[in-house]
Amino acid sequence: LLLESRLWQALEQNEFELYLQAQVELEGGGVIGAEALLRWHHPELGMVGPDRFIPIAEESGLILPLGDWVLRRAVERLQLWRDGGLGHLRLAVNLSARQCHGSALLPQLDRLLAESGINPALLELEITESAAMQDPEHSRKLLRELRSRGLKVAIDDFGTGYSSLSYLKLFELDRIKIDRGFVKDIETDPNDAVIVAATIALAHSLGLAVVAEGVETAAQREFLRSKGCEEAQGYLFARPVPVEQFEALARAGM
Ligand code: G
Ligand code: G
Ligand code: MN
Ligand code: NA
Repeated sequence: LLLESRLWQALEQNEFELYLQAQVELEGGGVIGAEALLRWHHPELGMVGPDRFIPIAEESGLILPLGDWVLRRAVERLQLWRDGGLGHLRLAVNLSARQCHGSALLPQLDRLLAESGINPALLELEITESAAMQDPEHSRKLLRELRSRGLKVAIDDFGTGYSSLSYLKLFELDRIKIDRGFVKDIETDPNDAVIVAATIALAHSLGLAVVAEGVETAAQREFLRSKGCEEAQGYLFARPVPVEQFEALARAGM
């Protein structure tokens, strides 16, 4: 409750920051983009991670203005990249369940796209299975609307929901993000290795691209690459870092 009362103030006082975690191409090793991950610089508690405040923000409704803020910052960053020699980079943003099921998201995105003139294909929206499945019919329409604008849509934490396969049948998507829970034990758990390999193959047969999350070792990277996974994200390549640090990394080609 201490956090909740402070959260609204935090937005007004500009205490949130977007960290960026690199996404890399597994064949060439180059940076192809980043996922935006929220951080809160709490004046007394220091850095507070999203696991602690997103659920509270979701419950209290703050997630709507906060999600708004995230999208604005992300589009602004894509504009800066376009004008600053990093125009090839893609930026992925997490959407919360409330954002997906409210009515403000599409008008807001339309406004941001019109004002900024960015290439919509460089903005990717990540939706978790559980958020989408709260109202599958509404989500199906939303994803269609997003993609009709040229925006990209990725399923986050793929495989952790109760209905991953119906999800693939129901929704029009661009990419799936294999949850790090499956990647973690690829080397030691034969079941996880089989599940990940099959997921990559399944995604490709459906015309979807694949990002593996939580890649921490070279052996995991090699396994994923050998199974045809195009892209990955994880501590092996880069942690989530402040924007300037990510940009330095992207300019250096990593
Ligand atoms: O950054 P990681 O370090 O701790 O993020 C934890 C979780 O918080 C992830 O599941 C991520 O999807 C979620 N998260 C991070 N940033 C955002 C955001 O801007 N909006 C929403 N809805 N979730 C976010
Ligand atoms: O949206 P999502 O749940 O996928 O957010 C990514 C989360 O995973 C963030 O909390 C981020 O800090 C975390 N993360 C990113 N890379 C790694 C990794 O290699 N290992 C672990 N353990 N966590 C990671
Ligand atoms: Mn995510
Ligand atoms: Na995830």
